[in-house]
Amino acid sequence: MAEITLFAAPGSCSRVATIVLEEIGVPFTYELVRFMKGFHKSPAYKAVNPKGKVPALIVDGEALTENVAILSYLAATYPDGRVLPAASTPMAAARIIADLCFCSATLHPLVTRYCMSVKIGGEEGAAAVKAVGAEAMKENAALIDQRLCEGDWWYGDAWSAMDAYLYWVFGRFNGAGYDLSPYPRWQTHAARMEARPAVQRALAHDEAAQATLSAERMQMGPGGAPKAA
Ligand SMILES: N[C@@H](CCC(=O)N[C@@H](CS)C(=O)NCC(=O)O)C(=O)O
Repeated sequence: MAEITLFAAPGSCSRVATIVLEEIGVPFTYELVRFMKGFHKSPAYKAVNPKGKVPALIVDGEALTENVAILSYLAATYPDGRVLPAASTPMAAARIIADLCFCSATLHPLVTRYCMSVKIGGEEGAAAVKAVGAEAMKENAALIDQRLCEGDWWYGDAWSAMDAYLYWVFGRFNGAGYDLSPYPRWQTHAARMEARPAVQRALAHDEAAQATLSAERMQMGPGGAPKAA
């Protein structure tokens, strides 16, 4: 059996791969990347992912980055996991890639704009960046909600990695206070996701990692003074 490690951070887009690994049911190690300590920009981590980001998947010592690539790899390696629908033509296969790219290249940048606006716009520009993210999200959220008319999942009756990706996007916007009430099907989709045991196990990984981070920030420094994280 392959030895698999996922470099991840709680709440980040590595949650998508965490969910998919849990859905497949393959054993893996969740390796916490400590953003606050800058570990993702360290030479040690950049040897794994030169882009200094999560997720990174290590399979028997070989590193793979980018969610789209990781999900495609897992789908091909574990066909019984039904990570993505089977494609019988090049066009069908390319459309699945287009769906994943919609998440990574359209939705994820909107998450960054809306939820991490200070990082992009600085204190002064943050409100404008957030407003751009909020406005652009409306059209995309409507598209997702409309698509979910066709069944419980993005691909109708079949759960897939697309649902994990959309769930992560939903969670980030929801957690940042974006009004998702105009999109009831997407809300129901998120609730449906949360009912899945694999999703609960994935969330437990993130929660355990978050608890580790919180505990580390509580560590006392010399003389009993709180030590900076
Ligand atoms: N295109 C990449 C994006 C990865 C990405 O942006 N990851 C974020 C977390 S959601 C990250 O590692 N951010 C750390 C940083 O940029 O400093 C993918 O889809 O895997």
